[in-house]
Amino acid sequence: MDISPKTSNDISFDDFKTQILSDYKIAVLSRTCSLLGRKEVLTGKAKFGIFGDGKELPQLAMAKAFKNGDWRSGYYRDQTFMMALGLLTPKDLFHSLYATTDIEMEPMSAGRQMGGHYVTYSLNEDGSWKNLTQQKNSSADISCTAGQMPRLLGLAQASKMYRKLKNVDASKFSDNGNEVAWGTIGNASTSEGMFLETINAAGVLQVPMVISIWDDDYGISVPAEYHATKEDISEMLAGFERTSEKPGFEMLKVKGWDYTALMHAYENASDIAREEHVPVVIHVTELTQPQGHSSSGSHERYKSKERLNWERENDCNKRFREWILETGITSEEELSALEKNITKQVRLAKKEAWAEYLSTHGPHRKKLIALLEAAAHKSPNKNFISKIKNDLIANEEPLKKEMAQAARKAIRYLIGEAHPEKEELVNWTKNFLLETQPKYSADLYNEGPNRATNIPEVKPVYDDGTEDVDGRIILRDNFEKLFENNPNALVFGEDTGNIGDVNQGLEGLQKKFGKDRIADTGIRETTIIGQGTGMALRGLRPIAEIQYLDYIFYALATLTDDVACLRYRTFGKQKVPLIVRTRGHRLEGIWHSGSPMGALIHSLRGMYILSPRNMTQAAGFYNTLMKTDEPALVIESLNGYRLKEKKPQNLGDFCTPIGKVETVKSGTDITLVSYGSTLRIVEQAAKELLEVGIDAEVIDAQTLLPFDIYHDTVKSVEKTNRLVVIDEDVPGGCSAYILTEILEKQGAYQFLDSAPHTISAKAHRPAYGSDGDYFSKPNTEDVFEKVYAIMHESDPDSFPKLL
Ligand SMILES: Cc1ncc(C[n+]2csc(CCOP(=O)(O)OP(=O)(O)O)c2C)c(N)n1
Ligand SMILES: [Mg+2]
Repeated sequence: MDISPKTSNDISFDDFKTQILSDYKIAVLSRTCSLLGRKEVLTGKAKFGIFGDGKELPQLAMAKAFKNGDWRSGYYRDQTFMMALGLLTPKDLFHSLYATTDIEMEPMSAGRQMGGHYVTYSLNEDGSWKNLTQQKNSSADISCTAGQMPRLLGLAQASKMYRKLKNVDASKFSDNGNEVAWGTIGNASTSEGMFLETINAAGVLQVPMVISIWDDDYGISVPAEYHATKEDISEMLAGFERTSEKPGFEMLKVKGWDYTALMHAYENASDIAREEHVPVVIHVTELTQPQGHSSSGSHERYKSKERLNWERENDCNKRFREWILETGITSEEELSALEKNITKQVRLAKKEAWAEYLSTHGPHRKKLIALLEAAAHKSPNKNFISKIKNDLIANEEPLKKEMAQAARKAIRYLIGEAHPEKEELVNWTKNFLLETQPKYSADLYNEGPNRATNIPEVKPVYDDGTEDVDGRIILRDNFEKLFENNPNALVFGEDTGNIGDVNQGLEGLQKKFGKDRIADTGIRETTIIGQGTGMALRGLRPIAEIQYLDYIFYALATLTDDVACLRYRTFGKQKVPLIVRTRGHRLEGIWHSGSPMGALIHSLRGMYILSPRNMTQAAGFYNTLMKTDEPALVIESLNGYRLKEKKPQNLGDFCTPIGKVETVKSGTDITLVSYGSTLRIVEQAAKELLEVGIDAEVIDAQTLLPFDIYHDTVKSVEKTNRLVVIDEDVPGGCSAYILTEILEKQGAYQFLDSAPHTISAKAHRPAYGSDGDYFSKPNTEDVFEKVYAIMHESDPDSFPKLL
């Protein structure tokens, strides 16, 4: 058998032996973690466990080919890869099982993510970029099968962009585009649309991406025949293979227990992707799942005896071991000793991790017991409080929630009492909650000084001769400045490049800035967002365009699962400064006039959602966003591109503030809050109301996430004592959200003399045509009549009944 290294870096046979034994150690280390990890779930110390057993060998090969500056976008099986690169220790793995909330102990997510989700840090403590070319990078995993694929496309495309773009400071992100983005995915997950869409886009774009498919024939209980046409992913993807005439993919197929074949395949793949920028698929077959899919069930339920036997015989670690012995690399005794040693090592790591986990709240328990004891002593309800205390004494390893519950329940027995012991317990409880909550809730948005809401407003400047132009001209000319000022900015989408978008907000810019920066894409919303996500993770400033707001739903999974929660799930260790540009609100028909803002603001917490009323405000938002580093969605008004606006002098400089409402008409009788296209309807209604003696104050919410952080709306309600929120979302949608913000967060209920109201669209999708619009969405008459009715109710003499 030929076991010579055959690697490009010629190494001696002794070195090769050392390398094999070191690989074997990692394979065993990883496997032992999987075996002991599962036990932690079965004994109740951890809630859920999903491990990398059965996939160790190919990950060792992938780790060898992975270089500084490279990126991984993978899934929950990759623990061996992470261990091989020194990015995950056994102790880290156990901390992630226990969900330790200390980031120093649980470096992957500070206990926010289940185990098996891997991340490296892209940011310094102050939020600035680290030099990502000097480290190995893993983009933060998500649990959704194939959800890692769209992002992988962008991570790979970034290399291509850095090789092509001029004048970009790539020093922290790329060495002339020589970085490979490595994707991993399970065989069953290749059935997902996201996988297939990514494959096609990568083939078109020709980006340095290597996708490994870990094929163990199953997706939980469902075997291959249900997943892939011809039951074979390589065959299924054969049409994507490159030929001598046409670019496409390099396709490799290799058995997951074959060490040397794996090493060669991965080195080969790395060279092809890195040097030629050609995407590669490595289909790794004959893998197994020694413990079944995860801790939530046993695979004996659905695998035949034959299959289980086959898996035992072909377990990659077992076959690796046999091969090592067959080739005489080392002896049985030596391997057994090594394995024993590793078991000891992992047991110790597990023990230490558990002790450390407990140490994070153990002292709190001790203190709480003492406080309960003291308070019980002073209280007529001593028996009840002592019971709580004794239960806590009996619970030697309480969860944080159990301590919070004990304290909060004990305080109820102290109602009406006044003594220092009670006060101390109350203070302890408040502090405990205050200290604990951020562990679970911080870092949804950037909380540092460069956060989007901190970017100061810069007003548009007009001179006397300012001309009125179509709104789209302001956008276009502002984009021109934006691309001049930011060499790392790029925009891409359907019809974005050659024609400069369907509304010509980018007209002529491709000619000026080139096809790479102002780019057309295929019709594939999910991977358009994926391109933006991956490139933003690597220091570029992508603007991903979704042609119409109604089509954002195709990409919503990637936006909500990946983009919006990236900062949160990495505990602020990665950032994704992606701008999503789209256009929506009222125009024509079901799929070109939707305004599903409630659906978006509720699924995209973690992003900024901006709904400017005109193109000047929109352009100002883009300028603001370029100064910060957070993901945002900007919805331009579809019916506003041809409306006239005054053209500012300071294009590229003026900044619309984020989180600030704007009063567009002051008034004294009632506060009307709206945004986007509907605002124009409301402004018209306000004019007509003035004719009957009702002076409405009109507020443009303009940023929906976050809404009015300065609480200006309540100041208006304090003056008018009446409130209506108007939008064109469904009833109970975004208008209800805004109303809650004003009533609950801003406390406006105390100033109201009339019941607050919302006016929204009908519950159905908007019908086609002008009449369809009128009868589907709120119109001027609706707003007028509702406001009039409110005024009539409060002052029927001045405002006699209208209808
Ligand atoms: C979108 C989505 N659907 C369903 C699931 C539940 N789920 C988790 S893993 C899995 C099977 C994946 O199988 P495969 O891709 O072959 O990976 P393996 O676990 O076998 O390595 C399923 C259905 C999920 N996480 N995400
Ligand atoms: Mg599988």
